[in-house]
Amino acid sequence: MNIILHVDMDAFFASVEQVINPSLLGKPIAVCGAIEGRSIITTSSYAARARGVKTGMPIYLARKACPSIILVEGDHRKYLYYSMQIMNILKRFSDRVEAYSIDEAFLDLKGICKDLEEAKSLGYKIKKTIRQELKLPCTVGISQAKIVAKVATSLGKPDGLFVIPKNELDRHYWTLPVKELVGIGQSTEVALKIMNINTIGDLANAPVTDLIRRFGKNGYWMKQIALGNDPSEVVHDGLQPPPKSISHSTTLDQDIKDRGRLRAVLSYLVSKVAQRMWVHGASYRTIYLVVRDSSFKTVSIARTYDGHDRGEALLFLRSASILDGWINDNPATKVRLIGIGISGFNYGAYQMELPLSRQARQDLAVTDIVTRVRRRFGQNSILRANALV
Ligand code: TTP
Ligand code: MG
Repeated sequence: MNIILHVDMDAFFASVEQVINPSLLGKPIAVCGAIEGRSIITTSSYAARARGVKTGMPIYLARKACPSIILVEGDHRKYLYYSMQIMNILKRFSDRVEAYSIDEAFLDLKGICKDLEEAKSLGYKIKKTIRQELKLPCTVGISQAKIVAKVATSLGKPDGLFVIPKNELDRHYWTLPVKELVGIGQSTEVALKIMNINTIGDLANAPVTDLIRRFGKNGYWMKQIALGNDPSEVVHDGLQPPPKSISHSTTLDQDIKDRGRLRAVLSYLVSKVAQRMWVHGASYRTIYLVVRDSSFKTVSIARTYDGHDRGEALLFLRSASILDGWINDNPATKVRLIGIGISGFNYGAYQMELPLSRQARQDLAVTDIVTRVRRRFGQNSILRANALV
């Protein structure tokens, strides 16, 4: 029996802030880009939501809706760190875990639980473990298909567990508006409304020929999903196709031109890129640096090297030299966004390029150990010293 369990953290960024600073527990708090200025609310605690604070709201409106709101400046590194801890916990319960976003994941429980009752007990165990080890609340949704499990989670929010068995779709699934389905955006919603299709149940009952005439092949799939027949699998590590490129970028808090600080940010990004390259067992030949300046002009500078490599230290030296070149050409330009990517991958063929220099061997050995530490304890558990500003 197909059993899919979906986990989504409650008010994730806000809950992490409350764990780090317990005096904020139970209070209306909101996480935003910056406490002053034109920043918007990234997320807020349920106590703040009860007072009308919403994601995407400018902070001045949030203050108006809830004068006692406590604003916290977000720090992505903290959330990434917790996200990795959560994924590590989930992997104890199934070998097939798909990290779907920073705070949600699907677990394939086929062969692990014999029925939905067993899955429900496992769901409570997962909630308890995450609560005990990380002090974070989450909601679990269980069903026989991915999209339905995700809908179940939204019905269980916050801090709940909700199961939608296939024979109860009429009660908990078909009554909901079509926009609850992943992939149905505003324009599809409007197009469906014109066809008098408002709920997921309307979609399930609509003649497939009408849907195909209007939406092509997607029309067929939309109906299948409405019927609870989401065929998509839980995409865990073993199923993911190898990537063609790996990149990370960041928009800086303030536009800067300081070489040391830019290098520090670059070093942090390089460590993330290197980590993913190792997880995929890849080695790169091309590095590309992306720089967006304060006038929003964006350049991408690519360099391709003779052979493949996978050491983090060399990746940083090469990336920093590309960045240095850009800074020398643009000494007065302030940087708004910086990104680093690698491509031209080779999988597993690296050994063929031996013999390596002693330095290269050392780089690989260190990268290997660092990668394992990061996989176990989180990306930020170990950083290159030059990533510290
Ligand atoms: P969500 O899971 O959508 O929201 P949430 O965890 O804050 O609240 P809940 O699931 O209980 O409804 O998103 C996870 C995190 O992603 C969220 O804490 C903040 C971040 N996020 C953004 O940065 N921008 C956004 O537009 C959204 C929706 C979320
Ligand atoms: Mg969430």
